[in-house]
Amino acid sequence: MLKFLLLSSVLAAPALAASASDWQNRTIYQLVTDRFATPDGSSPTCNTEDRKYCGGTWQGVIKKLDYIQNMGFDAVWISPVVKNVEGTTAYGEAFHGYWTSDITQLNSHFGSTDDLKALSKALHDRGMYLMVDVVVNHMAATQDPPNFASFTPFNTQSDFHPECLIQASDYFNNQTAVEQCWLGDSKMPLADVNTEDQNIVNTWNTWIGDLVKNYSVDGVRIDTVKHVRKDFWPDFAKSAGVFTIGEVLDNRTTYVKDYTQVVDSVLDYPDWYPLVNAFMSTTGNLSALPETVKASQDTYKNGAFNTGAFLENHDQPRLGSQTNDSSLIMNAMVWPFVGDGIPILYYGQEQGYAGGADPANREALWLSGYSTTNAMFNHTVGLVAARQAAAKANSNFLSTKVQFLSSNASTLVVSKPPLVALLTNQGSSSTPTWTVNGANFSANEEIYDVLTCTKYTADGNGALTVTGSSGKPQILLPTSALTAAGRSCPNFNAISAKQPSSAAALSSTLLPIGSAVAAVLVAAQFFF
Ligand code: ABC
Ligand code: CA
Repeated sequence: MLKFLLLSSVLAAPALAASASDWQNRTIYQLVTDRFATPDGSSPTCNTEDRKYCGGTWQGVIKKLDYIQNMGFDAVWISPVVKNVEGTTAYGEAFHGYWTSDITQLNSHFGSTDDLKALSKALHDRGMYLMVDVVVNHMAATQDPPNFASFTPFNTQSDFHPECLIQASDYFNNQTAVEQCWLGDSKMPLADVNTEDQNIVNTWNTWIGDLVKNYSVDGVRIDTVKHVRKDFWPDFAKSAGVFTIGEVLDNRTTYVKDYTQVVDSVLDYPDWYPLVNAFMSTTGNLSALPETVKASQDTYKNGAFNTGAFLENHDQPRLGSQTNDSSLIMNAMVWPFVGDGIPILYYGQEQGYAGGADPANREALWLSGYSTTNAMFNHTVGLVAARQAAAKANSNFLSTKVQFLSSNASTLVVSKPPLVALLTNQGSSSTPTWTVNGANFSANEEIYDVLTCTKYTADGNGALTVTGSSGKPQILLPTSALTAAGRSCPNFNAISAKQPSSAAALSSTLLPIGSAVAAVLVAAQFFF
């Protein structure tokens, strides 16, 4: 009996019910399920311009979890999972998963119910979290007016707001239109769900609770949050019962801040705009980033902590489509890993992918051969490791606000103790210098740039001047912090160091549930 109970609870891969604070020390790998990995390891052609399903599945993701975990990531954000419109639309097939037709079924192109459960369990067995993307705002129509009866469960016209398309100017002066008019266009209208109707609200709240429970989801990325009235979200987030992070696609902190009151967190679009502008060319403006970061720290509910910090995603042109200078890209990649937010890396960045606007930015990853030796892959490993080492060395790292110790036209010195990041947009033919003053380094302390394992020594005041090479960024960590984190230079980037043993992964996975249960479940391993 006891054995049966233990067996069933282990097989059910209990949800970790991860809260906002559980997510704070995580690093997230965002992938497009259709484009990440095939279940049989094959490499079919995948022309992004065709906008067709290319063959990636949840089983494919399971097979490639070593690849993700070897970079150090401990959470994976997958595409929306529910059934979408079938066949070819004006904008191709629904391979990205955002064109919901039926919220009660899964998208069979990605696998079965068992496959999604298996992915969740495989992640949990490694101590990793699963984040699922969800769309509440709309259902996708392949004709105008839509055939409402083809949707499940909202299948009559009155389940939707009256049709009107959101206009560009509405984003600045008509929030009601943003919430109640429709996204999309006449070729493919996104029928706007009537989230003012209490029955519909109840359906959504029950649905999200069930989704999280059935698939042991640890966090939810919510699409189009600004297109639904703000007071819809607190009950939805509560029904999810796990960390919720909302997409509010706007560059104004003054606009985005209100949404940090109704969901746990937001994707940090306001910082993303100045980040890209800073590093897309050697003449980019670096001063807007510190200003926006300060505004988010001052006005968001939890400061900038827990925001989703990203450089690329599935909606925006990759930075590599805007500059050929890999030193600029390497600098920009650092920011999400040294700021206050939760770092999110969009799959393919680690392979140097350079796709432009949607659909070009949704390349098949198998075409890269999943290289683990190229420069961008090594850079990614170093960034994840630097953040994790800093958090391990200083228990206040995650709750200490990032600061800019200096910023000028082409360099930034970023401090989040114990680390200091040195950034520049001077480009690969430059030899930048940074003066680091006021960091928490001790007199004569030994310090490493962990990205290259170059050693420096602070002066008698704990200050130092660093000269870089080829316009590359640096991340400084004192030897004392490396030691405290159980890491060292050289070999800071050695990926083998990051593969946890399965027992360690299991026990750390279970800790949030409560130590008694954890102890029992760890003991349960001996039955297998
Ligand atoms: C398809 C084609 C595209 C084609 C488009 C018309 O139709 O693929 O090539 O151009 C999904 C698919 C897309 C698909 C769309 C529409 O559906 O992934 O491939 O595009 O069918 C989320 C998701 C996104 C998803 C959807 C829909 C929503 O992340 O992947 O798209 O479920 C708005 C929404 C935002 C949404 C985004 C795509 O559209 O708010 O939630 N993303 C302004 C508005 C924004 C608006 C943006 C769109 O334009 O304010 O609200 O986003 O272009 C800054 C301002 C911003 C401003 C920008 C342009 O400038 O601060 O506010 O954004 O300065
Ligand atoms: Ca709406």
